[in-house]
Amino acid sequence: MSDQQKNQAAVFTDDESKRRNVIIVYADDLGFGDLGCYGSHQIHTPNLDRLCADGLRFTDAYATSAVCTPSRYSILTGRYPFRNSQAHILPGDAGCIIERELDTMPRLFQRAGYRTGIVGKWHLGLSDGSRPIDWNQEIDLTPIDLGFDESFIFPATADRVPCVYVEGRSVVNLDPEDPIEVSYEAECPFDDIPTYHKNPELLEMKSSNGHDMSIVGGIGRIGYMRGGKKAIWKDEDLAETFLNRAIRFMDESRDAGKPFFLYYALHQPHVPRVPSARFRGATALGPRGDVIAELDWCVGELRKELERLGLLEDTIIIFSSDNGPVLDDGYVDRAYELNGTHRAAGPLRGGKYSKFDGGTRIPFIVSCPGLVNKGVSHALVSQLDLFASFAHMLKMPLGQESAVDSQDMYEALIGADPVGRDQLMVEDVSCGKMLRRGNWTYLSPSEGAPFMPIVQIETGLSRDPQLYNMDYDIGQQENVAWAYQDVVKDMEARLQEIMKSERTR
Ligand code: NG6
Ligand code: CA
Repeated sequence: MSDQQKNQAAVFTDDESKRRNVIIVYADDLGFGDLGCYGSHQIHTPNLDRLCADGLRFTDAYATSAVCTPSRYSILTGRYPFRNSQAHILPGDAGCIIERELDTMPRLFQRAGYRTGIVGKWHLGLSDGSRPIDWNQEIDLTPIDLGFDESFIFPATADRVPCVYVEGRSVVNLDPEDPIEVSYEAECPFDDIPTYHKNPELLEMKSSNGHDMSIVGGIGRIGYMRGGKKAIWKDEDLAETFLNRAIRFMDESRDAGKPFFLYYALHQPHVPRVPSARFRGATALGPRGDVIAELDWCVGELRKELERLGLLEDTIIIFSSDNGPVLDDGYVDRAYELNGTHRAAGPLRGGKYSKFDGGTRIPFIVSCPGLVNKGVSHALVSQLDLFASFAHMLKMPLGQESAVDSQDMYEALIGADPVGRDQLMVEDVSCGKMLRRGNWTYLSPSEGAPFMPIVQIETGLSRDPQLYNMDYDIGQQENVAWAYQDVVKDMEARLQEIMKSERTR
């Protein structure tokens, strides 16, 4: 650390005791190259660029996994996905994979006297999983049971049923006359609902892969759903509905005179991409670009509200994404055709589903005027680390079994430590394991196809070990494993060490 940085750290940590609000804005499938502040010229993201200009842009921050559920499990629990065998992409009727007793980041904030809220995409399962979910009753295990005082979510993803909001423990706008039934059987058990192959005349967007079961709102979805007409969301309203809820949560927290922790999990730019009317055609890239413009607007509105409430200076905003980008993820929305020269993963190789860096190295912006230094940070950090870092900030001790893989990176997050972690792992059941250590990335040998033709993404899977020097090869083009066999051996041993490590801090 330079003297100047040490001084800044000293200045900024002086008023650490101030109880700042914390907002995590978590995008879905947004790539390293998708924002103006990360180099995009085709998609204008003035609000995120401004957040970035006021704060710290990380170049070497990682999600723990290249898909949704495992990454979300990690950010909220501070544990690697391998600690939970169910941490893989979940269907919409899955039981909750976070154990009721497990410590979570929102619980940490609750213990510190914060009001905690979640708005947006959940995708970690609901109910205890002991029997099928009855969507018409109160659901027994929801974010409310895991540390969130307020919860307004959709259960899984926008492309799978049930296409409804859940507030607290209940589906919003339930109608006892029109009960909701959900099935993930291969064959449709309901003969009176519109389905993809039976009713193509109802489709407003075609699928390119899968998404061919129920038709809800003119779009084919994964899974079958019957009933709940009044409860079904309108895809073009998702952004504004979630935004309004996020704003309401902030307003109520201010009125309650409490600091707040808000986990605002945006549904963009995951498929199906249906922007609201005002963003249709906002970019030349079609729906994928348009929903990123919409996402940027949501962040701008959130910020405006903080300003209106006089809370901007007292709020830490963290913006990131759960995994890397994909163009065609199963719907015909012309994402390839209209992409032009845009590089959603920036200079990185691979994308969503991939253990190359494109899968997990994601935009990561930390902003809080007066606390966080401005500029660019090359510190190595994982989304896992938010948990322990906030424990530090809140001066709250962590129990032996809390956030076992989370490291205190508070100094890195505020820009006072330019180095961050020694190493971090990226893993999930399908992408295998990757270790980043210093400038090396090591991809351990694994079975599986090196290329996923349906999404046109290189997976990084190979029976041979791969080693890349990120110092001069950010695009991971030159595998130098053969030339540095001692490094390969050491990295493999370290991976094994992490995988065998105890579930204690
Ligand atoms: C895949 C879906 C994809 C997306 C992904 C989960 C098909 C063909 N593909 O199975 O569209 O939903 O699961 O994405 O159904 S994630 O970001 O939530 O992990
Ligand atoms: Ca995702």
